[in-house]
Amino acid sequence: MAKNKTANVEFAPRGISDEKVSAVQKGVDLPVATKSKHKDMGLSDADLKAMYEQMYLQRRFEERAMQQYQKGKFGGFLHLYIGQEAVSTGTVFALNDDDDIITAYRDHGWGLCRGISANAGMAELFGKGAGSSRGKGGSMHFANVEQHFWGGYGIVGGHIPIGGGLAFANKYEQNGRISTCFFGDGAVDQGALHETFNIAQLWGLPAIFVVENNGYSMGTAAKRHTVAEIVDRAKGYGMKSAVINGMDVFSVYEKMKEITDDVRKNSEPWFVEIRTYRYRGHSMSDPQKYRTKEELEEYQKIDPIERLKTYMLDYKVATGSAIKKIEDKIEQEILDAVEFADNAEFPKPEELYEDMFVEDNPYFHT
Ligand SMILES: Cc1ncc(C[n+]2csc(CCOP(=O)(O)OP(=O)(O)O)c2C)c(N)n1
Ligand SMILES: [Mg+2]
Repeated sequence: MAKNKTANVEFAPRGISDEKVSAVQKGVDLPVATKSKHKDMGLSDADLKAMYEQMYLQRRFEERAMQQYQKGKFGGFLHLYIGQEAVSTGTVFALNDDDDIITAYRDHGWGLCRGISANAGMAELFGKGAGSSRGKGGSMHFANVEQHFWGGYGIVGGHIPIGGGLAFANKYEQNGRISTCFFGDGAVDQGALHETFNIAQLWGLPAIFVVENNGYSMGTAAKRHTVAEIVDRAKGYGMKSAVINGMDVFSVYEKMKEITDDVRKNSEPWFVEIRTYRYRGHSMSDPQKYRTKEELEEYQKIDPIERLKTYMLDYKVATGSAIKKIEDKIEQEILDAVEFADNAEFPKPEELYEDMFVEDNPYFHT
């Protein structure tokens, strides 16, 4: 008979029965936005108009995509980036055009920033042959390797080693380029992230690892799925780090510019937490019971697109009618894209085995 018996205890895993923890959790706490004006950051009036156009394009592209999905024009997963557009836009303006970008499945905004046209993007969603991945990637696999956008990736955290690998390639080639790797807060406890951070720091890889912390991993608040401050993961690797307000495109641009300069100069990685918020559900099938309408409205009040518009008007960067012109142009571009995608052809059956990593795969050619 065992001498030491475990006493009968009532066991409840922490974080499930605890009242305080199971209450609806708030999204992210945003750090203070930068006070810098655009000219202090080296941005011209034309740059601001281009930033506005880029963010507006991403927003309207996805709003129309959502509408087309609901009409049954295409199916499968559709993860919308709406609310997070300042992250992609501010970053792309800070990077050189030939720096690498790789991201997860919430990838439409990134693709549009890196040269995928509204036509090719919408056609990809519709599964048509004229799509950016010839209709075979769909929503989660936008890519444009000519412009160094290595795509959307579906396995949470699975692309972080690839981001590290891109940085290794750049260092090996001594080409002066850097790599950026974006992922969600749900990826920060994946082993792949920690393995990559270790080797990236050890080898001084020119990489920026960025968590787009939008407060939720599917329906689980970050405060319930991960311990400590996310950015503090960097400390375990002696990695440089920063937290950025992702609802403000200037804050993203300013800090990312400083970081890219540092990485290019010193060949050392960074871990950056950009706090942001997604307005839509995780994907189209999300009933969003984990957050309140009031919480969503709080973030919509500080919408990054509206914020830039207000700045442009206040500082006379553009008149109301000039901004309206940009919006109308985009509106038309997106309407044309929907028509283009709708009328485009599906890939031919014989194209099924093209574009594969191993062209002559016997298992697929039975
Ligand atoms: C390894 C792995 N586990 C689980 C899933 C299912 N899954 C898809 S998205 C997701 C949540 C990820 O959330 P986050 O990283 O915060 O990104 P966000 O959707 O907020 O952009 C999960 C668990 C997956 N795709 N891959
Ligand atoms: Mg998330």
